[in-house]
Amino acid sequence: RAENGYNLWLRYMPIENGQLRQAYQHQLASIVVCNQSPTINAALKELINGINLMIGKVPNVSSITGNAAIDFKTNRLVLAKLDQPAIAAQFSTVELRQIGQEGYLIKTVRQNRVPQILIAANTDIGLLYGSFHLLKLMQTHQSLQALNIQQWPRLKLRILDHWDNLNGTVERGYAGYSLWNWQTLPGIIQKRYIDYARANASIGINGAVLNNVNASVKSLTKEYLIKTAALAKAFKPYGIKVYLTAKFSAPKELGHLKTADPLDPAVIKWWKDKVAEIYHYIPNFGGFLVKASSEGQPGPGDYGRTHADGANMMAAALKPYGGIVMWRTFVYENKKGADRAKQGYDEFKPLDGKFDENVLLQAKYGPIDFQPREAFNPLFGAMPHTHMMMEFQITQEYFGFATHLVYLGSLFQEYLRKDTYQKGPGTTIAKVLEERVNPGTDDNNRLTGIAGVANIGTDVNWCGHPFGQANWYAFGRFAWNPMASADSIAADWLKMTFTNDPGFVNPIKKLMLGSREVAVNYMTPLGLSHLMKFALHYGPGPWSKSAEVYHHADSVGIGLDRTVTGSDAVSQYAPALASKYSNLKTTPLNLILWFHHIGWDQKIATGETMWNSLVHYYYQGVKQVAAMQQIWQSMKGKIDEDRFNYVTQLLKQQHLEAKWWRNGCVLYFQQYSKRPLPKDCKEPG
Ligand code: GCW
Repeated sequence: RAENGYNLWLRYMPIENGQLRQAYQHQLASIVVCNQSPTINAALKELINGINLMIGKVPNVSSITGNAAIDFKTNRLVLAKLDQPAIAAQFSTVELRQIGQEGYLIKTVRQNRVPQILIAANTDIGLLYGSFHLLKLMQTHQSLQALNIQQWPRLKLRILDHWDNLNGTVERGYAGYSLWNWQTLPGIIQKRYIDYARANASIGINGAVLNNVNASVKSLTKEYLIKTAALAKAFKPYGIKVYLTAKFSAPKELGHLKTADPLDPAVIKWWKDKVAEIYHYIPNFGGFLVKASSEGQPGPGDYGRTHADGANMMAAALKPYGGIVMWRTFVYENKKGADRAKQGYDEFKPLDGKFDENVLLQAKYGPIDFQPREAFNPLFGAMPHTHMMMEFQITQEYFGFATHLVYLGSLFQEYLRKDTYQKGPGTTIAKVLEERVNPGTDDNNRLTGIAGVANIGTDVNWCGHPFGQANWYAFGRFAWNPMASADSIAADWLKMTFTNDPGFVNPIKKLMLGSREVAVNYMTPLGLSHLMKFALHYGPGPWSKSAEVYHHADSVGIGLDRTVTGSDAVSQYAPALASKYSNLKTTPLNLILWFHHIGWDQKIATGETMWNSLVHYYYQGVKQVAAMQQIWQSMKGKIDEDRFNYVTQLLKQQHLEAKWWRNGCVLYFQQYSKRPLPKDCKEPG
């Protein structure tokens, strides 16, 4: 059948295995829910639709209100909250404590020897998440016979950042236009908004920043607040809160004040009133995301104030309503000779402990900018008195847009598991993110989070590249559990999105897991960064003036000296790492050019000279894309023709562009190295 990718990983394909189908039919013949609410109704709708599509049978549904007892004898699947003693009695106290406000328990229980599946939670949203989990088990063909599942999110804020402009374009978006149709809002709630919310809820995403961090003040006007309110209302049953970016100069631009100085009483009052207005229209508003004093955006720096002054002023306005501020640490100046990698840390580290309790600092995974590989951002672990959240980029700004197949699950995993050593070995970034800054606070008040810059647009398949969907999916799963595995997430996604056939899932999972390193190889191997074409960031551009500051290639060698003889960025890391990175021999091979300037003829850990190694990585990357093409070709017939053919074309294009990258970079660097290509690297362009 034709498949255009619209249904993402929620395809609910018919289960062809007769035995499994029969077992499911029996196990899910009826559903009972206790009490109703928009969220419970969404769960029920999803279950009924999913079960029907997968096993061809609509379950009988009944609901119980108040304290009426559940008829365990006749019902197979029970969705109930744990405030019912009979339900809570099925679980241990540890289980009940763990799951908090968004978690859930799924358990097979026996009443009169008849097995029932119980989905239980403290909240309605927990029940919705649990329902999606049950559906996932079916989508991945797992037995429902003896379930005993405890799930809860390790991070509280799991947010998509949309860089959507109000005119419908998306900054760094490669999948069409913005999903939000401002012109027809608030009157028209497109089905697509609901499907967006379903997809997010299915992976536990619980927030969306609707507009670009390069913000327009218009989004804070009454006209737009009313439109935003309609979206917020539509998303609410799915547990998704809406946030907006706040342009720091809004008091001047909208309020006609003379200043936006965060310490000016009129400015303070303006934000207070604005926030009151926002909550009047959007009672469950989440808060602000702010890009300030960065890349030309206005900010507290314009008035000689600190980031803490700016963030705390907004936070004070939001606090009475439970709102938060996510303040970005992405700041740098293109000062001659300055190492951009150091600037975020230099500016924010001294402010540790100065931010109010409803402020989080949102830091990119690396100190520069969403590169295929960077050292990790040294701010993680270095701000023990500040709520820190991670910012990943799901949209592939530096990864070949929506043309290249790059599974980012591997990247998310790499950074989340990085050891910062800040509290000794084992202080992973995942731990830093999960840790409560105030250990005494209860689950409701802990402020932890992660954000991903969305890769979603109006393309029929949402993400442009069919495999781009995997990055949205993986982001949600890692947000739920930062120690999740990229491998099993890829497997789940493939099964739900394409087929459970192991002849497809195993080889393509392997292809996905290797794909990020392949892109690193043909774009920026060995710790190089920012060689993309200036401003556009598509294709190679190591020759641009802006790239030179990142690769430092000269007649002697290549790479940036970030040790004490250079910019000394190494000293921003914990001592154990600083000394590791200071020594070429102990620097991870994949970061050597990030930390060192290395002579062309110097032997590196590959066993070859710097120059030959560099060239070999570029050639290797191209070969690997050819291998990906071959593997994909051998999948013909295993999945629908539409997506098979589309990915075939995309991989062909990726192969061409990998060569473009290889040839551009190798030829460019050869001007400096003045060395011949290794003998096995003579393949013509
Ligand atoms: O990655 C860079 C992008 C800009 C972006 C900026 C940021 C929204 O090239 O387009 O602006 O980062 O993260 O603020």
